Amino acid sequence: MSYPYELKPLSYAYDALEPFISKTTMELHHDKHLNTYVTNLNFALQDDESLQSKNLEDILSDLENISSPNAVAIRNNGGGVFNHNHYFEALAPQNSTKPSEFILQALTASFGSYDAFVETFTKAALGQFGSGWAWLVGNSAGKLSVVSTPNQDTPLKDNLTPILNIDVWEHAYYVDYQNRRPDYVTNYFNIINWNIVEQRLRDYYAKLTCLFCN
Ligand code: MN3
Repeated sequence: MSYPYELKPLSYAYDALEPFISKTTMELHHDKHLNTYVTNLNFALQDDESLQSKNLEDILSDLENISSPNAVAIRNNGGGVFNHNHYFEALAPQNSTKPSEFILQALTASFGSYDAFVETFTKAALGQFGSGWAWLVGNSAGKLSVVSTPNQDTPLKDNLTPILNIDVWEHAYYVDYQNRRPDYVTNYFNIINWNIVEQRLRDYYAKLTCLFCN
């Protein structure tokens, strides 16, 4: 993804995640919230040709070196675009995918078991005070872990590879769950697109392997 950024369409219908996430939530979340981040990111980058030529992940991995007067807007809206695309892409209708043996082995190697991963991820999602995200990430040594980030921050700036993320801003669940974030997080595990998770894990491991290619 690079400038000018566009609103990436969902790969499923707005009502495909019901009853866990409603059509109304998806319409607002994708067409309004994400669209605003896209618009504001393009605006923040409009006079910066050097950042326009970089892809979004590279910008977010190197925030400290942004000299633009719009650095804060780039961080917040760039994170908003990246985080939401990452989140929406890895959702799917209930029972349409399941964790493969490959995924289960990867999670077991780092967390002890799939259930322990779910518990750790849930704890991070519930423990994030206010708005933010919980993430499954991989580090440069091949170890998976769970982290959370406030607002629209990403793990990219910490040299971590995002594998899976859940949006715990209230706009992600308030229409459907009001204040019941725990119910939203529990139900989220019914609508993860495990095929995308597997693809991201394989890309992550391939990148790690390549550090030693030479
Ligand atoms: Mn959101």
